[in-house]
Order: sequence, then C-alpha cells, then structure tokens
Amino acid sequence: MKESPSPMIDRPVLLTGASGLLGRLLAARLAALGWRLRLTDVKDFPDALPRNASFTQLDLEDRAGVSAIAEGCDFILHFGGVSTEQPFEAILGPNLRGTFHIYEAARREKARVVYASSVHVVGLYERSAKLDHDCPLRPDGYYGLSKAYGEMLARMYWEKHEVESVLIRIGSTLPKPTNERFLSTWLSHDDFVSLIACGRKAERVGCAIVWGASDNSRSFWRQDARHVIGWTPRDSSDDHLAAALGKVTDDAVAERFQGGVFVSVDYTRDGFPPSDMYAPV
Ligand code: 15L
Repeated sequence: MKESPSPMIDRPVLLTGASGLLGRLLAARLAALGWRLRLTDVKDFPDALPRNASFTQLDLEDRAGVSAIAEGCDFILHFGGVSTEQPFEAILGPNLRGTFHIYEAARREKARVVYASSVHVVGLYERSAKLDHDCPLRPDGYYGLSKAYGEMLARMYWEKHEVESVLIRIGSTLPKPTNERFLSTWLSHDDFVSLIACGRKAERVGCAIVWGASDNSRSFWRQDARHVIGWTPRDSSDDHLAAALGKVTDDAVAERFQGGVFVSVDYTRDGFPPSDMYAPV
C-alpha cells in the first residue's frame, strides 16, 4: 500500500547560504529526494534551479526579508553567513545579526532549525584531545566565536521558546579527505545529506548537538546526540589513508590544533596555550 505523504514533508524547506559549496550540494541532493526548497543567499545561485525550488537573493541582515522568506516553512537549514576566518566587523552582520533573524523567524513559524555550526567552536583544542559534545568551547577566531554564539542562541530559543535545533559541528565536508587533518574531520557528502534528512525525519530533537564527521577512526570527537535523530554515518576516512597520510603543512600552529589553518590567522601568542584550559587547578 502506498503511504500518504506526511504533511510536514509537503511544506517548503528554507535553505540559507544556498549559493555556497554546502548549500549547492544540499540544494541538488535534497531536491532529488523530492524536497520542496526555498533557496536564498546574498549571492546569485550559480546552478540551474533544481526541481521544486525557488531562489530569492537576500541579505541575512534584512530582518523583514528573512521573516518573509521563512513564512510557511517548518524546517530551516541555516547555512548562510561568513564561513571563513574574517575580521570581526565582517562577521558581525551576517553571522550574529543574521542568525538572530533566522531564529526569530523559526520562533514565529514554529520551525525546526538545522544550524551549521563548525569544528571551529572547538578549534583551539589540540588534535590529541578527544571531545564530547558537552565540552567547554574553545573557539579559534571570530568565525568560531560566531558559531558558538549561534549554538547559544539555539539553546536559548529552545529553552525559552521551544524552537528545536540540530546543531551540526561540521568538520570538513569534502568529496574525499586529502590531508592528515581531514582524516579526523572528514564528513562525506552522503553522510552529510543523510544527517540532514535524519534531522528532518526525527520526531523530537530538542536542542541536539552532533559532530559532523563520518565514521573516522582518527576522529577528534566521541559522544554526541546522534541517537536522538537516528543518524549513523556510513563512510570513513579509514578508506582513504593512503591519499592523506603524511600530507601536512609546515605551519606548527595549524598542525597542532583541531581548527587547523583557521587558528594561525592572527595568532599572536608566543608559544601555545595550556593543553587543557579547563583542568581543575
Ligand atoms: C569550516 O567551518 C569552514 O566553513 C570550511 O570551509 C572548512 O574550512 C572547515 O571548517 C574545516 O576547518 O575543515
């Protein structure tokens, strides 16, 4: 017997940052799964529009515009904003004000949000550290700091307004891992798409933090809330060791920390911070 489509599945899904690398990947892959997509980005959408998708060029700082485009959506994939290490002023508008606008829209629409957080919220942990999702954050720059703010914003909207979120601390979403760091942080395209799909399908998610990495035995990360959304990664960087082992840079700061080259940007400390900033003294 044919199942009738759930009403949730019929409602449009808002995808911000649609013209970025991850946005374009999601637009194509989710449309192929039959999702009805409302795409938006401050930049033009560079690809042919997928089936059942519309695109609106929009600055996340435009609160009324964000509110209008989210109307009727019950699922928001928030991938917009600055995605590299930049001066504070460049990050402030899109990442802080913009994410606030998204959460205000989600609150009004009673929508669930998938928030693209990042490895850079913990980028200043050394690579030897094994982290659980509830570890203290150690952002590695203004970008990581803005992602930490986004996570806290999500937490506040969950606790005060019951807005559900899946916070994905995305490692490195690439076709293949091509250096030693990526052996720890790699998230395959298939695992990424299945994580998003699980985030939509799950009955209740609360405010769930998930490490966005495939099943890599060299992972920096352990416990998270993936069981809440029923996600299991299928790929592993272990199958790509030959292509990545020994691929390192001569940047001692980048090679020491989980955040890699983002940590080196504007790093002025002479030496390294304590290995465990949070150990009891
Ligand atoms: C991120 O958060 C960036 O947006 C992405 O471009 C990658 O650099 C990734 O982290 C990473 O550190 O591998």
